[in-house]
Amino acid sequence: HVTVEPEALRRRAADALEAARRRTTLLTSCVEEPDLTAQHSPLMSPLVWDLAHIGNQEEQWLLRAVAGREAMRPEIDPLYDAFEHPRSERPTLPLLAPRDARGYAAEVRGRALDILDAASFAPDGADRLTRSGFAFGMIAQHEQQHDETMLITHQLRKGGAALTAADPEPPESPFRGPAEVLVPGGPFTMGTTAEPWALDNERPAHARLVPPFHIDTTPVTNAAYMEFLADGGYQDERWWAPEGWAMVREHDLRAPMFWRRDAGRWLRRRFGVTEVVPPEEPVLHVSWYEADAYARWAGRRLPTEEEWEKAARFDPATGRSMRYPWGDADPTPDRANLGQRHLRPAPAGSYPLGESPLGVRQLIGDVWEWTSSDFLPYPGFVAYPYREYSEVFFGPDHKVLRGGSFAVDQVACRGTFRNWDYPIRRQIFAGFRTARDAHPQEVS
Ligand code: AVJ
Ligand code: FE
Repeated sequence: HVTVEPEALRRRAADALEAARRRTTLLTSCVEEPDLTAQHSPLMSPLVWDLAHIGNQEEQWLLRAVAGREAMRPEIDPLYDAFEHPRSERPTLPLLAPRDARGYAAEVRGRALDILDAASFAPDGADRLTRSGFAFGMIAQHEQQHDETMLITHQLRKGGAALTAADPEPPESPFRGPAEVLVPGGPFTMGTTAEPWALDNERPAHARLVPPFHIDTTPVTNAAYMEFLADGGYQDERWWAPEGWAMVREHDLRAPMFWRRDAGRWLRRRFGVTEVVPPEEPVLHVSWYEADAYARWAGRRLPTEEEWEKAARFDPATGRSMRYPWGDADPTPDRANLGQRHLRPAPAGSYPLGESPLGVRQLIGDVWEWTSSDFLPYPGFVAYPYREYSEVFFGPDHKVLRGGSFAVDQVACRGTFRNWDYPIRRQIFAGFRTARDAHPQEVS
């Protein structure tokens, strides 16, 4: 556990807030005003709601909770409380217009930076909210999470391309490693106590005994998923959980979201452009039910959340859990596809420098990975700083996703980070990899 000087923490917090705002600005300035106030899908808020909600959360936590300021505009709080109005209702609210929402978020930011300048960052500080800059890190993560949400809204929006980005560099040599690796059985440390900006659901660090298992070296590719399609996977009830089969029948699903069949090929729409589905890329926009069905068809299963984290963090040489598959150093562009640098995942087998000690690739970045696990608290969980971040979502309704997508910023991505969603959701940037139990004769 490294101690960071207060001035370095202050810089880190300011940089994280600034990076988030740069991205928010890009996502809310690349389309015309009608596209900011429109609802592009009943599953999503208008972009202008996310923008003002980002400012409102920052005001509540940095201006009011940290610095004790009065509410700037108390009458708008209920409009931007995610629990008062479901997403489908938000376009009918008297929301701030784009200009006003931008101005509000900017004014909050100016005051937050003044508060940051004056804050005490002692790692052993008495105030838990500002200790190691936690509240500032939490708000930077919150803004980046909404930036990913807004990128999903852009993907759902009809019409031409508004965003562009370079494609990932193709790997220097095609990946020729094994299809799966053996993760040895035994205890490992799951979760974290020491990571200063880890959110409540990642805490505390605790021991887990995990039996030996095999896990895919890379996420499942479009080519592999197309074999499932070609084998009639979406017409065969045998592979599906009952609720998954009901979803397939009700919506007549035939392929991942945004795919369509054309003249014997699969095409997909991606941020306003139609293209042939690239076979070597990790499959994207599948629900948990589709991931679960594919795994059963393949004679395998989804990894549990603890298996995923052990594959991503366990170092067999030391027995220690690392922050990332490659060690404790922060992500760099040669290790993981993060931060909306690209608008797609990189080909399976990319990023050899990001591989885990056991040889698993692309655990961080590219696509969120569905696990078989329900979203549940760790032993010793304490809701902090608000119950509505994690606690109200615990239970069998939500499945855990791990690892982060190309649309996640590194401030909100680490080996312990937990995401969750309903098992029917397909618009999120989610794919998966598969696993299987190790047979006794395979374990040396
Ligand atoms: C952790 C991505 C499920 O977007 O619902 C944003 C993050 N929480 N504002 C979500 C979040 C409050 C959350 N997820
Ligand atoms: Fe939020």
